[in-house]
This record gives sequence, C-alpha cells and structure tokens, in this order.
Amino acid sequence: MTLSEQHKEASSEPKILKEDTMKDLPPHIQRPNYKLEDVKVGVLHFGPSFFFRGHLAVYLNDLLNEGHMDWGVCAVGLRSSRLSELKKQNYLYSVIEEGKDGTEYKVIGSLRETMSTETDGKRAIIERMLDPNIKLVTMTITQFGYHYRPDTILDWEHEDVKASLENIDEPTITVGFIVAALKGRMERGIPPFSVMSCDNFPNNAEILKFTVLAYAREVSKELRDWIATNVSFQGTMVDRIVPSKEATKHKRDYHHHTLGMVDICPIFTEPFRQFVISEPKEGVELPPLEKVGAKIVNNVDEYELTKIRTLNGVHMALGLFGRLVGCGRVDEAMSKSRIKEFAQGFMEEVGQTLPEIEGMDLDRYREDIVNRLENPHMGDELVRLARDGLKKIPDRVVAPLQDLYAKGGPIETRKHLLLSFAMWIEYLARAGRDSGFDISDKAAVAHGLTDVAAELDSDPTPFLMLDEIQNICRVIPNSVQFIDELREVYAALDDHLKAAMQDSADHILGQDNEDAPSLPQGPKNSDREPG
Ligand code: CS2
Repeated sequence: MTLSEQHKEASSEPKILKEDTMKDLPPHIQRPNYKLEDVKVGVLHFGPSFFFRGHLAVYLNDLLNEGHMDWGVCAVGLRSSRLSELKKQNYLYSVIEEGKDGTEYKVIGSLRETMSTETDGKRAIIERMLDPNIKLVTMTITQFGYHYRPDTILDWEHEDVKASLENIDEPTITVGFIVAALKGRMERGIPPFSVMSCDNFPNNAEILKFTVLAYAREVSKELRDWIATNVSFQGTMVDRIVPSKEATKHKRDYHHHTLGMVDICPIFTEPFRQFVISEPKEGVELPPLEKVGAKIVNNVDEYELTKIRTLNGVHMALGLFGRLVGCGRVDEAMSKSRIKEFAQGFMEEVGQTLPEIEGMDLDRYREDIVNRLENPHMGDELVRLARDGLKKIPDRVVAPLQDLYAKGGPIETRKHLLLSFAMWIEYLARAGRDSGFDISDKAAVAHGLTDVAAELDSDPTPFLMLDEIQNICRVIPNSVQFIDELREVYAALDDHLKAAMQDSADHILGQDNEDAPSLPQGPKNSDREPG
C-alpha cells in the first residue's frame, strides 16, 4: 500500500451499519436471517417514533425471521431528517435490549421504506396506501394526533382538521390520510386495509373508528358506510419502555465499539415487551403476530385499561413526584424509599378499579413493573414521563378517582391519586414560576394553567375552577368531596415533598426520619403489629 493509500484508509469514514456491512458484525449480534430484497411491504405506519422502532418493527422483524415475508413496513413521518438518517443505513438499525441479566443486540430489517410529507408530498403517500399489498395501516401519533373530542367526536375547529377537510387529497391529519386512501380504494375497487392504533390510551380502536367515520361522513355518506361495513379497526395494548431521548454519547460510543461499526439510529430499550391485539373482523388478514408473542383477545380494552392505569399511571405520578424532589431519571426516583413505596401504593390503589383478567396475576404484573422501573440501564427521563399532563391526567388519575369515588370509602382509599393530582398542580406551578423548568406540556401552558397554578397559595380551588380542569373533573361523581379532599392533600404537599427529599439524605446518613409526615393512613391491617 502506498503512503497516500494508507493515509486515505486511515482518514476514511468509519464503517456504517448497512446491508453490505452486516456480514462484518460480531457473531453474537442477531441480524435478519432473511434477504432484505425478499421482504414485501404489507404495513404502512404513521409516526416513525422511537417506540414504533422498538416495538411494532421488532415484532414484524421476528415475523420476517420466521419466514412471513409479506410484512415489511413503510414508515411515514412529517419531517425527513430522522428518516434520511435511516435511509443512509438501508433502513437497518439496531435495538439494544438492556436488562439486569445482560444486553441483547438485534439488527432490525423490517423497516423497508420511509416517506415524509416534506420530501415525498401528501399525494404520493396516499397513492402508496392504494397498493393492495398494504393490508394494514398502523400509527403511533400520540393521543393528540386523533383530534378526538368526547362531545363532538372530531375537534372540528382545529386548524389541521379544517385544513384537511378543505382539501381532502392533501390532508394534514392522519385520519385524513386514512380516509383519502380508503376513498381511493373504494373508487378503484381495491379491498380496504385494516387500521390499528398502537397509541397508548383506552379504547384506541373505537376512537380511531369514530374519528375516521366522522371525517369520512364529511366527504360522503357512501364512503362512510363503505368504511363502516368493510374496514377492521384493531384495538391494541402495547407496552415497552423506550426512552425517547437520544442515547447518551457514551452509550452510543460503547455501542459502536460492540458492533464494530457505526449505527446512527440505535434504539435502547428494555427486554420486556407486550402486544395485545383485538380479534379482527372475519376474513381479515393481519400479520400473524401471535406467532411471535402477541396475544389476540376479545377483551383488549381490559388489558389497555390495566396498563394505562398501572404502568402509565405510575409513570406519570413518578414523573411528577421525582421531578418535584429534584430527580432526573426514573430509577433515581425509585431509589428513594418513600417514592418507591408511593409507586407501589399507587399501583395497588388503582388496582381497586381494574377488571379481573383471566390468567393475569395483578400482583406479579405490579412486581414486574417495579423491576422495570428500577432498571438502571434505561435512563428514562422523568420529564418524558410527566409531559403532556393535560392529556394524560384524565385517563391516568381522574378516571380511577372517578371509580373510587363511585365505590365510596374514606379518603385513605384515594390518597395516592389525590396526591398525584396535587403534585400535578405543583408541577405546573413550578413551570409558571420558572420559565426554565421544562414540563413539555404546550397545551397546559397555552391554556394558562401554569400561570394560575403559580399564583395559588395553599388552596387549589381557583385552579380547579378553570374550564379545562372542570372539563376533566366533571366525571367525578362527588365534586364537593373531591375539592375538599384535594385541598387537604394539597395543603400538606410541601411536607410530603420535603419528607421524600429528607428521606434520601437520611438514607445516605443512615438515619431514620421519624418526624417526616406520612400519607393519610389506610385502614389498619389486623395482621400487623399495632403502631
Ligand atoms: C409513558 C409511556 O410517558 C408515557 O406516556 O408512560 O411512553 C410508556 O413508557 C409506554 O407506554 C411503555 O409501554
């Protein structure tokens, strides 16, 4: 090799994970056992989020590994930047599952194509959805993305909804794309695709169906009826913790070292994953996800309710509690004994509102969640968990409170939920007082919730009187009792937060903290020693 060739080699770009470099990966890295060119795209997904890449795309990759070659994905996003990074790698990326028993590395090949409204244009995306091979349209667009309102079904006043309806061939909202593509299929005699929401909120299929039908009705009654008769709307419960923040530089470097090459779009996640899907309409062909660990059930809403109130509920509560006492990550918050006890108590409390699901051991489910929350590798940021409270508090805190008030019983049976609500107010107040305190909740700021919360003294009533809060809380059957109890808990909040902070200091000093106030005590357990 000449000197100039040597110089060229030394300064050349590092090797990137790609179709032709995969063969150079160390043997312990799992990689597709199928040929990428044999994969047919059968799923079109809106919202190529980290969660999608760490969950649905992994299940589909497993299916391809099992020889079901019709289920590659085309992911559609708004912005092209992240997608073009993936393109550089032939859409290959690695998923790193970090658990307490070790780390597994998998290269995922199910993502075969991406499109963005920015670079490809909306009409091209709709055209792509007309391909009869596309049998399923999925989405992770967050609860906001549906523009659902319980009173009017669609938020007709929202500018994106209005803009979409003004030009149905160039929609802005996902529901608009689905309806435009289904219209095209109806007109051209192509059978419809099924639609599946992989977003995390109760009755996701029903809400998707209602919004699609309401939107389609604005286009034509014929289209609405055709969709109602022919399209299968799949409900799901999806679960896997995929921290959204970019992996830390250190983690990425370490990862590159392990791969022996660079992956600019890795996904770091936990070993745990769960996927429960509602039974499709008769005759509908879906990817056979049950072959790779998904569960097909006729009561998906019960699973979703259990997950949203337990895991997502405790996530929200921990996000609030942890950040209010100065923690950054969830495992850090769980290392404080008072916060961990609170998390366990929260999950038990909401357990009183959950249906019994055959074959599901709720205690075991909660224990697993505690282990998942304590996983130190996740680095899940509390700001992620506590974001968008205005959208999340109704399902995760208010709805279980509604059920507990309906059941009756003393304040102690609702103490964790009430405290979570009080912490949410304080969380908003912090953001109102300090613009540098990021709460990632644009809606709450826009509605002035942060400002009102910041002005409160020890009585939260003015906050509770805001329209947005009244709308959320009107489901609670006994509002006078709720307000009284929340006042009580809110007034004691400072002491609780101080106690949790003190707790960690005592933990370090090895002292007991006998003076710290405790939550209202539950009914005494007769098996326990008094005192
Ligand atoms: C989290 C979820 O902030 C949140 O909404 O609770 O993203 C959670 O990590 C996933 O639902 C886990 O499946």
